[in-house]
Amino acid sequence: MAEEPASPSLSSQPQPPPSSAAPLGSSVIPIVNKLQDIFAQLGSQSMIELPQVAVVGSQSSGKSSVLEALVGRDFLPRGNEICTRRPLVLQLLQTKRKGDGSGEDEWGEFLHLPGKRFYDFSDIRSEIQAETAKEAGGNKGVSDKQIRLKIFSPNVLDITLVDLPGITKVPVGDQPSDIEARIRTMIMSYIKKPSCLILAVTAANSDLANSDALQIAGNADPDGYRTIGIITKLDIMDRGTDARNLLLGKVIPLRLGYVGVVNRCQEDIILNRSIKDALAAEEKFFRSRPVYNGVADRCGVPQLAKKLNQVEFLQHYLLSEYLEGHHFKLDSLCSAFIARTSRSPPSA
Ligand SMILES: Nc1nc2c(ncn2[C@@H]2O[C@H](COP(=O)(O)OP(=O)(O)OP(=O)(O)O)[C@@H](O)[C@H]2O)c(=O)[nH]1
Ligand SMILES: [Mg+2]
Repeated sequence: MAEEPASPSLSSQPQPPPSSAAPLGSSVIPIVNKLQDIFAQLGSQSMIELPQVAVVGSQSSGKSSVLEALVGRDFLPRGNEICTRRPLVLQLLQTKRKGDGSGEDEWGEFLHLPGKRFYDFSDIRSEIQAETAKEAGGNKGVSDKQIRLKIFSPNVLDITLVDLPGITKVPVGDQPSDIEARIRTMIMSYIKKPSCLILAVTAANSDLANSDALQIAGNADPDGYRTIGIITKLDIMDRGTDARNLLLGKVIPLRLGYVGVVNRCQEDIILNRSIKDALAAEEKFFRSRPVYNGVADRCGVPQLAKKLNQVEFLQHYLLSEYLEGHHFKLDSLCSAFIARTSRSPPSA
């Protein structure tokens, strides 16, 4: 696992994240509001499980980088060798803003360390690395035992993100000979749930037809109602090529479409480049390339955050077998949903 130095921008006196640093929280809130409104209209007392968002794909395709950019904070192990070696179930929980300037309204808590609050997000990363090593060893081993982390913040909403190990083919270090099958089984156990939105991550410098992400997502969600394709590493594509056709779905169509992103490269990680700077660099990247002009709604992490707020997924989620299993009256639920969405267009 590549070691990363602690981020200087996130000291033990945490600063409020920059405004561009919480795209997920700010744009998914309407989904939750809509859900709550609908259930209130129906007089339902039942608690529903809010959607989980899981990232899948080949090793080092940029899955953890995408999740971090969505959350807007630096706290996940990232690197150019196998990095995520245990599933990380990350529950975001919205808190009230304190407004007393103490800066202590954003913190993390691990299930395995009850009561201990991590205000410094680089300590969260160190704890994930230590806890990974405890269960999966120090030599590239992988374990399916979850690490559970809650992040409390006024800038997020109640949603669960799952960072998963990447699909790998050739065993290295302490990995067993059937490592690929084990990782695939682990990934499937998360993404087969109808309440799971799949972010299928493929690097732009690999062939989409070889995408492990699209292949495994297709097994779990054959109709593509809950799979969003993410194309990472647009900045390091072969010179003379671009991802326009990929993003337009002309290579492999995907019902919910694709979003292209530019995350931080390994050098940025070593140099501790902040998420805010990376988002600004990403915006500049797309602005300076005319080929992406006509597909701006498919480019960049902020667009991905918006996409998560799109109605198709919400619709699918409401109609999913999950709800059926919980004895909701789907007809009335659909009518309420349609009535509501026809009054207020989606804010995506
Ligand atoms: N240039 C560039 N590098 C990227 C991009 N996204 C990720 N990387 C780099 O790719 C490497 C892997 O990134 P991670 O986010 O750790 O990838 P991952 O898919 O979570 O990896 P595993 O958990 O090991 O499967 C890191 O060195 C990142 O800096 C991108 O859009 N552009
Ligand atoms: Mg990872």
